[in-house]
Amino acid sequence: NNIKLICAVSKSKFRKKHSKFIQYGTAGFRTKGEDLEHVLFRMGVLAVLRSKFKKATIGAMITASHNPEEDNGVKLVDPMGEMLESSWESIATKLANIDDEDIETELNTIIKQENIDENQPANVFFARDTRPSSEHLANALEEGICAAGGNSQNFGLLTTPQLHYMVRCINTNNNYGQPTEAGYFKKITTAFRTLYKQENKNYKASLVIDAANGIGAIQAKLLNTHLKDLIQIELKNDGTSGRLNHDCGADYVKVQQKSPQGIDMEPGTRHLSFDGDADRIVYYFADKDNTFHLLDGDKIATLVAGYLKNLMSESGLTLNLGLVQTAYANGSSTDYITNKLQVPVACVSTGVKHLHHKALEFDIGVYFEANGHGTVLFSDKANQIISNATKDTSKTEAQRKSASCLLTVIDLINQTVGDAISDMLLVELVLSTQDWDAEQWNQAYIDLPNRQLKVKVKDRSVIQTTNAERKTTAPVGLQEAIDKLVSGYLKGRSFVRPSGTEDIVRVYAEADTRANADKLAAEVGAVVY
Ligand code: 16G
Ligand code: ZN
Repeated sequence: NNIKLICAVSKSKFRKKHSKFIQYGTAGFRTKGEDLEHVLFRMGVLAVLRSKFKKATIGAMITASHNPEEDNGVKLVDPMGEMLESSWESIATKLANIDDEDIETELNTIIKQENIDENQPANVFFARDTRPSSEHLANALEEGICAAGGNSQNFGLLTTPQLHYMVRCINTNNNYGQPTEAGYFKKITTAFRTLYKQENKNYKASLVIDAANGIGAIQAKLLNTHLKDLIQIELKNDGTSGRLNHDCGADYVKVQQKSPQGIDMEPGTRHLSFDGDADRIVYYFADKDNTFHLLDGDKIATLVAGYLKNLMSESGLTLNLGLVQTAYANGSSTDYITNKLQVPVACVSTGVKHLHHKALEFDIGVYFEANGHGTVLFSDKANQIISNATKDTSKTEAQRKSASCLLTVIDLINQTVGDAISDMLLVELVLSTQDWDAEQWNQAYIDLPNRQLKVKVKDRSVIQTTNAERKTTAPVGLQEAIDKLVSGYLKGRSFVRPSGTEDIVRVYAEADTRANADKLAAEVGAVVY
């Protein structure tokens, strides 16, 4: 019986060595790498159960994204490459935290409650980022899978979105692509090569990538071998000397609103930063006066939505295109999307799963968090309509050509989750098509100055929010106090929410000037505290 074996291995090699409570949060488990050994073993076991339950291959990614190098984490990936279904998050949390002696009972409970057929074969795909603790944790995961009687494939070092892609490939009989690193690059670079416009006036085919000293560096080098004749890529923070995410990476650049360490910005050149597992991307550039400009997730979303809207109209297609944002989206971006692009926009709570879920409601759903995590989802209906349009003889040649272009764009996009590499190619494709430089892209709208702060409080759970985290419902009087402060500022907007990944409360404020945004954030921070 597997459960006896699981318990024996757990007792001999993967005992729980501390009593810290670890929760499966917005992006899986995330804490100090040294506290995760037993969690990884148990998640290996749970991935096998999930695989038997779904009768499909399940993924497990070992990473702590943009967190410091000593942190680590794991998240499970469901069959279509999406995040683990939320009802299993609490199962994962419980299994990770119980005492060693209770594992047998707990596993039996899960099997019974979820009606899992133990004779069903199981398969788990796993990969890891470049953290020092990742390899050891991958071994613990593998032992869990093995003890539970599952098969597995270790992909070694991959970005998070690559692992999501692999899972989707295997579960769709390779219709989505080949589940290999080479298959991934082949799919996206073939699409890119087909569509990319060379010979431009304003658009220059060169980029500087800050790889956050992480897995993105390894994968960007591989990408470069496919595209070096088209784009010149200069790689910085490539992991050869600096620490992962230390003063660099997408999160640092977005929050600090300045260029990362190790990059001397050449005016006009497009720069971009990945995060530690390369599922986020932000662009930035210096203008001729050396002023720093950030092109964040909102700017990417509007660029992409505008491009897709154009292609749809050029193909004579009327599909329902929508954009999904969070409360962090800059007010100017929401105005621009609604009034200029005239694309419907929805606002949801922070966290990829919420955005992804909402985007599924559209024929073509573009979703992006301001922090640079996002992608585009094409419904089956959209796929079918676009594919039919490429062959529709009642359409003009030009319309069919635009439809083919749209069909190829689908292959360029990793629809399972935000993907820095695929998003980068998408941005480069749009810019080359429009023949825009960074300045022209940036001109679509001007960001309202904004500021984010962290506030340490005794118990962040007392803060409760509603309306996609834009208002608080508790503690009593907090929202009124924020409203009062905001009303004193031109274009003022501010909200607070408890972080889902750190023991802090986050404050966001925007206003007409830099000084006012900073002041409003500080004032709101003071009423939270
Ligand atoms: C996680 C989320 C990210 C979100 C962030 C918010 C995923 C894969 N990642 O990194 O989408 O923006 O948490 O963190 O869902 P916070 O709750 O600490 O502000
Ligand atoms: Zn990440």
